[in-house]
Amino acid sequence: MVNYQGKQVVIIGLGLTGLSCVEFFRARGVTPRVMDIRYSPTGLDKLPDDVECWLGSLNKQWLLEATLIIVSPGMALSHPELVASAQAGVEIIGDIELFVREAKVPVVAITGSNGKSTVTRLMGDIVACAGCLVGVGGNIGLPALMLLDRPYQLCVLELSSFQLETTHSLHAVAASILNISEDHMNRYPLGLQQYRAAKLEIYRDAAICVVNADDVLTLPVDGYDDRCVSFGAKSGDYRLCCRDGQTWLMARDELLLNCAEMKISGRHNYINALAAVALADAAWSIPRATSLVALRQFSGLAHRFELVHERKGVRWIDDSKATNVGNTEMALKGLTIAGTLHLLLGGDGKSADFSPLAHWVQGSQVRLYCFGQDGEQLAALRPDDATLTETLEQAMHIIGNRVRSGDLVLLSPACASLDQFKNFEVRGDVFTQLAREIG
Ligand code: UMA
Ligand code: ADP
Repeated sequence: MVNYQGKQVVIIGLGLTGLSCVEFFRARGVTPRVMDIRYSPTGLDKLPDDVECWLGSLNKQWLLEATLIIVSPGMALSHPELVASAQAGVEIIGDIELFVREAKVPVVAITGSNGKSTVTRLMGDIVACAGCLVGVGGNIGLPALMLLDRPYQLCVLELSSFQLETTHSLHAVAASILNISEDHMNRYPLGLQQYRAAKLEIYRDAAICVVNADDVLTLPVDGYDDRCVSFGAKSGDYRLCCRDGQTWLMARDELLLNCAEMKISGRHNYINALAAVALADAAWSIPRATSLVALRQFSGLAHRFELVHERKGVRWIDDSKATNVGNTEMALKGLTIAGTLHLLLGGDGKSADFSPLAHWVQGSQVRLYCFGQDGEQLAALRPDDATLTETLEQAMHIIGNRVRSGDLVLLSPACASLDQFKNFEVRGDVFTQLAREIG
């Protein structure tokens, strides 16, 4: 256990992460100071009274006095005050670094632009099915520090590029970058390679690296090495194959499972399943039959292309977790509909290039509804037929007057929700509630 006694600790950013860090230090006899550039950050009501808190800006004096700064993933390290602290030699880390320094059990770490939560949850289910006490947390929503000091035998962490920027001691028993495509470009002004560089930290001292055979960006920085195991659509140690017109999961030469037996669907989800099996095999010796039980049972996560309402022949699908262009493309790729697709796009695009979506939103079968911070930019994808509103709710009421049997209403916004909602879950819940009222 690392001794933090005598350290002057400053936590930047409250929210779930900041609160978990406050608890972590208090349990170790250290009272940290907290600051947040927001005036009313989430979690403020839960902050213990004896913890000093500075809101609305970063407190330069406190930063000068600090010997250890813990930064929330939502806060960019490029903030001038943080750059100055780093130059002054103050140690700056995040909650995941605190976690891995303390963790006494093997850690499985998963990142990627898409599919992180699905693979993390699936991996957790497979291991749990084998009777292992497994903790699942990180970017998936439960701060990693909340998994410490629990009777787990293994922890599975979903990690974002933001969290990996401030993690330097990860030594996962198995680590994976599932895929890399453009996301969070507002945090990575130097582009995709800068974003990739943050993610590559996941392979530091990993025993096994589970890489995507179809995406060279997921390989360790020096390329494929003897730690690597691969998965992919057509090639890789774990891959898909076709038998009698049916898609199967395959591990090396062994046929694992007919994909039709799984509750989740879509080629991307079959590939997610391969990644989860590869990780489970690497991390824990799980009997094959047990992994297959978990794969068959898994029914997917909420807000990921979830059918939330169906009435009078109209289907309403919540894909609120589609927070980047790649996710929305994935949702649109396999769609076949009898009537019209009413597609809701909008929110904070994080400086993304929306143009890859243009191809999918043309034609008389598609009507576009754009809202939020980047609504105007999204509406330009379809200048002849886009409805621009300020809010999701306004767009939903317009859709309510237009839908007919055979139509599909899809919230797959290609943007983060934080400009108008607390998080993507709340955005999805608002959509679902309105769908039930209107539809
Ligand atoms: N912020 C400030 N000032 C600060 C700190 C944060 O303005 O001092 C802003 C940032 O713009 C940030 C936003 O507040 O985007 C959200 O911060 P928060 O306090 O809500 O964060 P937490 O509650 O600690 O949630 C974080 C992760 N959020 C982010 O990385 C933005 C959660 O991932 C994660 O589940 C949680 O820790 C537990 O580990 C969410 C997320 O959107 C799901 N992640 C991004 C993604 O998946 O694309 C990376
Ligand atoms: P993440 O945690 O990385 O955001 P999720 O598992 O929550 O990913 O899935 C979010 C959305 O990303 C899904 O609704 C789906 O549209 C898309 N998606 C999931 N897996 C993949 C994948 N392997 N490749 C591309 N897109 C994917």
